[in-house]
Amino acid sequence: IKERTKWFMDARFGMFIHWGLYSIPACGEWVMSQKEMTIEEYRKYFEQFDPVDYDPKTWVRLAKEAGMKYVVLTAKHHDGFCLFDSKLTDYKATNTKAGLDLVREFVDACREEGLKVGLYFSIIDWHHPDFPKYGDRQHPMRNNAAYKDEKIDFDRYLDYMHGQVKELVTNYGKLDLLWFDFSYDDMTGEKWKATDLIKMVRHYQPDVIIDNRLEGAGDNHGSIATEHPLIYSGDFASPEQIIPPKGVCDVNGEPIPWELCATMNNHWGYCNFDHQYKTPEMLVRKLVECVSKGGNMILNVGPDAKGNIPRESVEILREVGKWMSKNKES
Ligand code: JFZ
Repeated sequence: IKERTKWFMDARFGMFIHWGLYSIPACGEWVMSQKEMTIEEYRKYFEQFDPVDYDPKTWVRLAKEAGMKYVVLTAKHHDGFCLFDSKLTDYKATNTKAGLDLVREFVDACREEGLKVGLYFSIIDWHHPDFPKYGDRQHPMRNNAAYKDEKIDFDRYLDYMHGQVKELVTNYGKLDLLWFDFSYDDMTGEKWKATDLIKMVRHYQPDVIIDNRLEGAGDNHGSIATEHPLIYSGDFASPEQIIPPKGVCDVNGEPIPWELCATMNNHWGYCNFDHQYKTPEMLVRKLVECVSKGGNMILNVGPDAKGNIPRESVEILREVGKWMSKNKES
């Protein structure tokens, strides 16, 4: 086990926060793709964004109350909107009614409350002009013939994406975790120039731990589970929603760090009609199952457009917290 993953393996339980412009339409973070919205159509949420109740300390305190030891916030999701003050785009929280670098506030809150801090960063970007559109099976414009013969300069996108990661690893002090999301189809980190990317990250943040989604997703673990992990293999595997029956092992059967990411209902981003919440009992059992198989669980909340974690999620996390404190090691 790598030295830098020790805190993570010890922590076992974290909070995932999916929050961004998609909290306004309130039907999950994939809305732009699902409804095949153009950048112009989606921009109305950028104009509207006004998270008057944003107070990351209440989020972090809730995480703490639930017994969680780290928190990971979506600095940028697939829609390309940045919660942080990127110098490389205007499409950022600083230019909305929020008028603030929301990542800065979040990072400060985690440190003040003594929890480890992580940032999620989407390597997919539906806003950037040089990201492939037509024919890309996830892109909102995948079926829009206007983009069929569009010439893009993917290297320019990569410069942008690497540049933003550099901003995150240089402007916010020591980060504990970076959560990249995600590779699909060809499943190769080289497409993202991930060797250079991770060399740069490690230069500024030698101890940050990284997920495996620069070359994988779900139950495709990438090279982390092989005899020759690549530099961008990540420090932990990130199975999604379904607990691997025997945990996660490499080719020699040696256990490797992993983290189940799980939602409380059936969406990551805020969804105002999804009330299908798992019970606190179910979530505690999931956590215990992950831990018994050598893994972590990062449990998601999706704050609403004003910045409030849904009441159901708050209640559930408080119940989980009661179990956690009752069963704390003394
Ligand atoms: C990705 C995102 O698209 C999603 O919005 C959320 O952020 C989640 C945590 O990660 O979703 C995925 C990615 C990969 C798989 C499933 C969902 N997969 O390969 O099983």
